[in-house]
Amino acid sequence: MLKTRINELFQVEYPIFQGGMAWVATAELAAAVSEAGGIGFIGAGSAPGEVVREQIRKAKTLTTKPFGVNVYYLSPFVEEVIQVLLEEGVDLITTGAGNPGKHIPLLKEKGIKVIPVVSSVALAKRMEKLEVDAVIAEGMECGGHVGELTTMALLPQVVDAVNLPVIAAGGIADGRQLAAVLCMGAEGVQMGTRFICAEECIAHTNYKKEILRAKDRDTVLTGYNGHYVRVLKNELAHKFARLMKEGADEKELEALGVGRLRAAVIEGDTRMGSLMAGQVAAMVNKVQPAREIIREVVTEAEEVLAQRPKQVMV
Ligand code: TUI
Repeated sequence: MLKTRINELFQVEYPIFQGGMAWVATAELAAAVSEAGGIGFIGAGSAPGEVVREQIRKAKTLTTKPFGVNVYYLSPFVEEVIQVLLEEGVDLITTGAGNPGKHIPLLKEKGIKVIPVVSSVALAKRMEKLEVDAVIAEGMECGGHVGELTTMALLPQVVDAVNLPVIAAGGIADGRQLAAVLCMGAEGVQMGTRFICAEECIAHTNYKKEILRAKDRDTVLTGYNGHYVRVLKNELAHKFARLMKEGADEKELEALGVGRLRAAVIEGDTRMGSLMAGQVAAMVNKVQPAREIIREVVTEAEEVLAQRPKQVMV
């Protein structure tokens, strides 16, 4: 029985969050993860409010269990998305790429729990002052937008800095990694890349196949809009690298990035699509139901935690 404060706080069976990935994390995936006892998230990404509303309503037809929405703070539709969340009522939200501070009082008033992603100790402390319910410490092993620190370095520092439950993200795809972050003080995990290969995930099969094919060194950081984004190496990633080396300006890089995530996820463009994935992509070896992913990860973590690592002699 894998239990932490998260189970009580969010009324779930397992302290396992599914990353709220733009385009990838639709109502289908979120509902499947929640039905399996984890916490599913719809990724609002840069979608307009009405699209997010539809997704929330759809998820409610697929599960009665708690689920959330990830709010991407670089979206031009942040304000209308928040409005929709307040109107529709969701159990919780995670936030990425920005500071949810100004929305927290309204969200809390409606009983919506707020869990920001943080990539530094300073940000974690600032979020704690705003009375968020937990934080997600995300290391740069993750896919998509990355911070500077690895999960191994960031997580224990955030755990020491705040009194909130800390959820670990970045570099987690199996039960050994879940057990490891619990040992460092995390009270839950967020997994993204492994859930892209859930059967219920609508990502194009080409995208899933690229993750299944990936080897350990097959992800790379590409510059985008002053940020770094981790993707699987492909022609787009190489083109980015070439442009950056040549000192291309931000506008040129930005133009190259437009619409690429959609191209990868929806159209299955593996050549010029943005195949966001974490460094654990190589550990994902099959497409399977979300329920099976959660069961495997939890069972393995329980086994690891029940005994000292088998290679250690005392
Ligand atoms: O948000 C992420 N990862 C993402 S979002 C995304 S969507 C996208 N679509 C098209 C092109 C590019 C991206 C892909 N991956 N992770 C959560 C995260 N948030 N990591 C770090 C942060 C963060 C960074 C700065 C949170 C807050 C912050 O600043 C707060 C402040 O003080 O303003």
